[in-house]
Amino acid sequence: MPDRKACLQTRCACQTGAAANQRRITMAKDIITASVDAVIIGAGMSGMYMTKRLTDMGLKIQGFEAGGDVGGTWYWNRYPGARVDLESFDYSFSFDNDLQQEWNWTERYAAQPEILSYLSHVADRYDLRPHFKFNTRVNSAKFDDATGRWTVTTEEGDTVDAQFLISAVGVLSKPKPPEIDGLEDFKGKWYHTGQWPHEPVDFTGLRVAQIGTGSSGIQVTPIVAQQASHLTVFQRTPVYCVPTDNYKLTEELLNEVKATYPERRAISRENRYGIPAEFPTTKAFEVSEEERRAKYESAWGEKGHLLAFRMTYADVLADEAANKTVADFLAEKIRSIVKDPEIAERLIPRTYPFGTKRPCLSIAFYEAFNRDNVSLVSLYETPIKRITEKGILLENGEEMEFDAMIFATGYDALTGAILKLNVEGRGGRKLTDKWKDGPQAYMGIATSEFPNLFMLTGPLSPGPLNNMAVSIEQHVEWVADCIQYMRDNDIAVIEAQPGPEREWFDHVQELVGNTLYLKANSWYLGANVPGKPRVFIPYLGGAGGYRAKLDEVSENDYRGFTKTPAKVDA
Ligand code: NA7
Repeated sequence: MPDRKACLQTRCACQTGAAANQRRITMAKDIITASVDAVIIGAGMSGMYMTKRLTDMGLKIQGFEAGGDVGGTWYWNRYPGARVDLESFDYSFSFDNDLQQEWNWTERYAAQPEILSYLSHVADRYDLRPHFKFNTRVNSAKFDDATGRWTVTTEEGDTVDAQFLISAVGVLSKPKPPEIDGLEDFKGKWYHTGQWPHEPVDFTGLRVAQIGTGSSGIQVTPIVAQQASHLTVFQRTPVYCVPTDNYKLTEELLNEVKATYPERRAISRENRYGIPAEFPTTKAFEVSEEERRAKYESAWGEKGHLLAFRMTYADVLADEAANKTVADFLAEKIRSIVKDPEIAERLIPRTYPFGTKRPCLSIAFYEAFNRDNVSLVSLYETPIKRITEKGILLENGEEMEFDAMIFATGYDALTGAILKLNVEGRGGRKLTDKWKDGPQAYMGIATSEFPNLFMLTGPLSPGPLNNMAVSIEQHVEWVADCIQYMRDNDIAVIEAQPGPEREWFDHVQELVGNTLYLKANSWYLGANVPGKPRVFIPYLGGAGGYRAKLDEVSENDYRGFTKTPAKVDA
């Protein structure tokens, strides 16, 4: 068995100790000591595209990736039911028309294996893998004031010196342990959705506990329910789920999408959420109740998608009464699906406005509770005391026995993975110290005292509030242009200035103050991680609004950055 405590720290959950040792032996032959233009950390979508852009510009890159291959989120999240929650063709790269024309998505909402093979295809097509060292975790990055360069080291013993340090570690990539005492006593098997084994896990005939009902948990439930002899779902905060009308993509539909890619992409770049749709200008109470209802039915129905309810009326996330019309509609839908009225009431969110915690796209999550072999425990009513050898002991003294447990308990989102890199900037300044009260990042992409560090989809950028594919392409292209500008103008070091950085932070907080987002204990606010500072992290100005602001910075000679010229030889 793997070292369970270590797994949650090291992401090696699914590897046996022997395999991990073998890996180390293989790696030992292969230690890298090098000097390059840029170190890129992470081979998910952002790291892959960044590598392509910079190598196209002739830069020498060293990439490091903790996983065994490319894919990032889609490499790790192999849990049953894992699926994208935006339409596949919109959640894809747009930078190369040949790529988007040649790839044939098979489902409206692709499952994890299909997305991973798409990313593998991208890696092959642009020959990206040779730039990365896989199974290798970065454990420190230090900036040298004298040379203006970064030294990056890994757990494997590599040491690389680079002008640029680019974090492509993703926004939801540091799994959050369950924070329940006694896990080490449990004799059965347990899994975290964010570090699922590579080989399929069969729950047939087992008594399974599932803890957590966020986007991952609600995808797991209906699938595991079909295998387990009994599935008990432990729910802390109920979520709003919108049903998925998933279907196979016909050739005709695919051809239509391919023919309209230029328009779809152009609209997505300007849309608030990075998708090809128009954001409404009408407010909820500017129309009749009947009209509102018809709109909600259509958002729920076959054309519905994850963002549909957030885009029904302009004020859904800003006005409590408008928001309640959506919440009431969804509560009614839950009651109409779930046959047991007590279970239905437990599944209805009541403690936060709709949309202020990320709503989920589900295939038959609510329907699963109509099965005889699925039960729901509300942790509000019946908290867990601890995990035992046999299962879960509740505060009320009841001990429930299980053969396996699934933790769908989420992530130390948005900042967790970057902070884990042990980054030290000017004068040995630690990023963990600088951000102890919350992240500070100019435009959500750079941070003062940490020159030549770029954070792709970093904290205080729109990141996960948008279609991530759109956010990633925007950041990668901006960083590549910035590096080109530095080369063209003989600039060796670029660094965000503290004043503009503070103004950006204030602007991010000002925008959230005009919304209902602060009324939820969400991971957007760091509220899911005990002890994490409560600061709203994503930028709410929308994909288009953010793009305009970031472009303004580059169009004005990288306003808000200090630029240090390269030393001229005497
Ligand atoms: P989420 O959305 O953070 O969901 C985690 C779930 O686990 C959520 O229901 C949490 O309840 C619950 N949770 C977390 N810690 C505990 C403990 N200690 N005890 C009981 N329940 C707990 O993560 P996901 O992986 O589902 O989704 C992450 C994102 O990936 C998603 O938003 C998409 O962007 C893709 P809580 O709500 O905190 O009360």
